[in-house]
Amino acid sequence: MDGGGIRLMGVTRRTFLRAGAAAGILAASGCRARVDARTDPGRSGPIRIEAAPAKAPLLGPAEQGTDVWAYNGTVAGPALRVKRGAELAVRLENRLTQGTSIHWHGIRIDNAMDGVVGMTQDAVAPGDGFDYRFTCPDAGTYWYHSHNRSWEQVARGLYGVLIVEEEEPPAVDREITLVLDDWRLDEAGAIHEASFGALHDWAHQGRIGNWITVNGAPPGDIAIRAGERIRLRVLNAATARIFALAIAGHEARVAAIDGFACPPSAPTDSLLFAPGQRVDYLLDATGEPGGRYALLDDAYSDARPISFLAYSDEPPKRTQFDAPPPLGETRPPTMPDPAEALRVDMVMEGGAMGGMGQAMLNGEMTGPRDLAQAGRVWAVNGVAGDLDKPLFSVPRGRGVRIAMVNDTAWPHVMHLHGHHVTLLTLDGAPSPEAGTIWRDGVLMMPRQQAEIALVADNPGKWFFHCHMLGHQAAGMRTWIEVT
Ligand SMILES: [Cu+2]
Repeated sequence: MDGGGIRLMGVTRRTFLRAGAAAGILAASGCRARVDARTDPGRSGPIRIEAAPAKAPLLGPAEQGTDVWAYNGTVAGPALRVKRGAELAVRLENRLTQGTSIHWHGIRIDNAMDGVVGMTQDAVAPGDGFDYRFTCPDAGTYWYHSHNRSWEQVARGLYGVLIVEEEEPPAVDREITLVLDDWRLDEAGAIHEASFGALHDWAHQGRIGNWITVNGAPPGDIAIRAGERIRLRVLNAATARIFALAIAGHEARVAAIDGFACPPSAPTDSLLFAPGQRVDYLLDATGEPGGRYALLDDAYSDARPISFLAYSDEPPKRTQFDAPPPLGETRPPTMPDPAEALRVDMVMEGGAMGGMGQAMLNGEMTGPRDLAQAGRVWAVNGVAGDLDKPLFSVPRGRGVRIAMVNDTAWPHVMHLHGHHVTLLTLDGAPSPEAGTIWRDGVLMMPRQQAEIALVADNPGKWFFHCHMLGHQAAGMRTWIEVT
């Protein structure tokens, strides 16, 4: 099991497989990964981000491009970089045929800028624009993505990385960002459109695809040199697929989870990445010059490479490595006082093999047949996606403990906007993460129970939902209010 200091909700690949997750298909071919596309946000005027149809080389540079929806024409969109504490100004232009918005995932943001259509803003209509302007208070690896019909818009490619740099970043020789995604393509290599919104997917694991990309291209080589110290930022941008990653022949230390620095630790088993989750690794290139080492995913099957660390033939830059540097000066969230904290129960139910009876839909108790008819097959505390009432409402600064029960047959990753949470207990046992690891996504295996804590210190209405985006659309969602 996971003998290292990092425990992803007590979940390892083996418990994940036992959970009975459906097998996915992975097709890989040897093309170069496009590594760390970025643009300089500049210092004057907003960054312009246009959401529009585009063609992306998902199948590789030699193939014809796949029709996607993209930010500024690439998947992932431009990698945005700001210094911690700096203001980010983005002008979104909508050139799609649907309304859209941008959510700044993981940022402890001003609520009005959170990008949640129907909660913090209206959808930006086709042809219209919207100005986002906010400060980024915490250094770390974040991302941005559509938050309208996200089960379709994110799956079509509307996302990008947002990096908030430390004032003094740790000394590394190279920084690499890997954005993992999972696409459902038809035989012609086009996005399979007929299955968007399929209730069968939504009631099971979600829209699992059949084509993996890393930085918008088929898995390929990542060029490095022996003896380098590398900061590796990894994001799972898929709408349903979980990845379980290990790097062959290397001891990669996890240095941050969901943006927030944590005590560096080398996991001894594959590390699970649920949709939306990020990990920063510090990776010392201890392999041989000319060597090729796989980044392996074994979430649903035996380990398969999804990229390769491809060493140059140059001699090692160094042969001795100092202790890894801390990831800088992040201010962790405050741990709530357990005696004072509000206690909230949160029961997640529904889905295939869930046996959910009735749930509230549009304010009325509704039976399973009508729920399915309405496309609402999941519920939180007996409410199938209605958002008229929050899960709880608290004054700013109040500590909250949420006892979560995944009473379903499927994994879920619950994402809270505007805050980070820490895990207190897992299936009743105290968690080693309590107070030291802070997340914005909490992965829960079937029938698992977890207690999380936060200080609700960011005023506003904050969406709290499964980041398996079909689950969210089908009812696995609620919100919290901080007054
Ligand atoms: Cu879910």
